[in-house]
Amino acid sequence: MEQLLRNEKLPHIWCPGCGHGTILSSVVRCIKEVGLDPKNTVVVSGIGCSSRAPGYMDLYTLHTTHGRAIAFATGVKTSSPHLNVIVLTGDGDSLAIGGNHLIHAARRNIDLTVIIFNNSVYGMTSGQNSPSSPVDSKSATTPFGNLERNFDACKLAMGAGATFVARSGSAHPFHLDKMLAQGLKHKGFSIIDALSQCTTFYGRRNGFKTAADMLRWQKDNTQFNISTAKMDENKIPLGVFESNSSIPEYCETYHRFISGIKEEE
Ligand SMILES: Cc1ncc(C[n+]2csc(CCOP(=O)(O)OP(=O)(O)O)c2C)c(N)n1
Ligand code: SF4
Repeated sequence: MEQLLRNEKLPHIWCPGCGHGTILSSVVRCIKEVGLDPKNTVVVSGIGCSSRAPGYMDLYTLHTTHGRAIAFATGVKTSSPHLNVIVLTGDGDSLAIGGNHLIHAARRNIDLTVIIFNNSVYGMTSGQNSPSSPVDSKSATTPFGNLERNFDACKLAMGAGATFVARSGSAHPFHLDKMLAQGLKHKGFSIIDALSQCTTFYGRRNGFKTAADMLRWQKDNTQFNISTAKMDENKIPLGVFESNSSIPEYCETYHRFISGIKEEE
């Protein structure tokens, strides 16, 4: 695992108890397990605490602008389709300012793996409300509670046409490994909603005294075995929601199309 980390960049900037480090470890483990060639792997992020993750990875990495990670990743993948392109992003980065890029990448079924470090808040900028902040939760911009309904990132991605959609979280690292590994292997647009915890700006405002309390909450409020067990509608489902290999991948279609035009000329 150390071989894929830029050890000279450590220690990382994340607060004690932040969930983002757990997700980064899982990403690194899975890149190794799935056997992606580091020379052909590019990791792209936007801006945010989560988007700092590629900076610790000893791969080709791009730290871009807030909300535009998927747009940059689309450019990388369409120009060099042989590369494995992974996007590490936050819920603000991917569901708010970058929501437009997310739905259209899903619609195209371009072969990117998007991993949302979903801590339900804008961590880096001191805890503003995000599209995944739960109703009634408190944040810097909703000090009396959030009135808006939150996005379910998985349902959003499925509605937009994503061909691999899964959810796991920092409280379930072994399960997270399984979801990420499947997403990395999938040919087409894959997205994994990885629940994380912002201890500093979400936890403190919402009555969690420690990171352990936040992890316990995640364990108590999520449910596995969504296809076989009766779902408790008060719990957040974890697992694979969509896995479809029958839809053509965008770059393949695009390059076939271009070759066809060249042959006609
Ligand atoms: C165009 C632009 N708008 C706003 C910002 C300020 N900004 C930086 S990070 C961020 C939110 C990050 O939240 P999220 O993506 O959820 O990641 P987290 O920090 O919680 O991991 C914002 C609004 C910016 N850098 N650029
Ligand atoms: S502010 Fe929140 S998201 Fe950012 S490093 Fe600290 S705990 Fe993590």
